[in-house]
Amino acid sequence: MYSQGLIGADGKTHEDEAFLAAFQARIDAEQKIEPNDPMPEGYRKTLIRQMSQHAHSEIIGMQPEGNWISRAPTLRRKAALLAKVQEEGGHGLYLYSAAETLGVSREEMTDQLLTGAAKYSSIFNYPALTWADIGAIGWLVDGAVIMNQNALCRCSYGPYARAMIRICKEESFHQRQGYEILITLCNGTEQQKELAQDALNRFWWPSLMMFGPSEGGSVHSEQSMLWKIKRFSNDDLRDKFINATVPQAEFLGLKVPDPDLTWNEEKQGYDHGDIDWDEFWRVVKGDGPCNRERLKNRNRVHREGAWVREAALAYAQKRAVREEAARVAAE
Ligand code: FAQ
Repeated sequence: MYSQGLIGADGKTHEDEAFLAAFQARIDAEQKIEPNDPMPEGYRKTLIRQMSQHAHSEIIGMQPEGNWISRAPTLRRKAALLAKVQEEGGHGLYLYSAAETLGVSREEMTDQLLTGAAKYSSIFNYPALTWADIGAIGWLVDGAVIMNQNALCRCSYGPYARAMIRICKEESFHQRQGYEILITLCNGTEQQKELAQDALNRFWWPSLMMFGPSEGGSVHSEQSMLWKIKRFSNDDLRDKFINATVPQAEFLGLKVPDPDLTWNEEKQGYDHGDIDWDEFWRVVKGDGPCNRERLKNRNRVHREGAWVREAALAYAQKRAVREEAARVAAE
């Protein structure tokens, strides 16, 4: 089902050594690569793969929280959640536009998502069962996103790096609104605190999986780090996230569901228990709790939105004809 695979990510493409060395020298000198610059085919394809997967994640990521907009407990919470979900959709649109600068069309990317040929982040295949899950998604999922995406603000490809600057600012608001939901629940009744603990129990491990496979399983990391698309390994970012998040859980009075989590004085960071990579790959390959539902919904809303796309296209065509007529008349 998922077959994007190794699309030239090894850099072993038709370019000659001198071209690849000159390109690497630009990267090493921290020059940004822009859409019209010469670039190895592997670099272009790696970016299309990562940026389109990223855009799809933002779009599919609207579903678990979107489901709670009508059930948010107060008007204030509803307004904040509505804004958040809308912003995630906006991030998807910037990222599709940024990916288009590499020569792939929005239609191709959309088609890959709708047919299940493209990946999106594993995390969105887990359900949001309670209101506390909305807090946990903001706190943990957006928290993981910020850790990963702050580094992407320094990505070597200009349009991706620039898109990430605004996206990170908005994700930072999202993280705080999630944490604030949990602060409220943890200061509430015993039952509310239990809901918060249950949400942490279910979202902790899937949030750690968001950073991607460890050393051996991360087939793209080495080349992507050489090209400075990625600045850190998946494991390094995961460790940074754990170090930042454990004290936040302690502040809430919640227990991180990892009996092996221990402070390592030497490395000044936490050691964590084993991640269930079988579960990760099952979810990535389409067999998570909500994969089918997410894709089915996305296909349904795409079909239902056909009239909007047709109307926008008809309007653009009419406007172009009017503008052309006005231009001819003015000559
Ligand atoms: N889920 O060699 P690596 C968001 C795949 S945005 C599914 O390490 P890479 C906003 C990977 O694609 C969240 N698949 O790959 C929001 C590759 O398969 P392929 C998304 C995964 O690319 C918040 C294979 O495993 N963020 O959440 C996952 O170097 C709240 C081998 O892996 C981004 O996309 C996974 N978790 O590193 C919205 C950030 N991890 O393509 C709503 C940009 C790995 O060969 C609510 N992306 N795979 O078939 C990245 O930084 C990187 O692509 C990584 C993976 C770090 C995700």
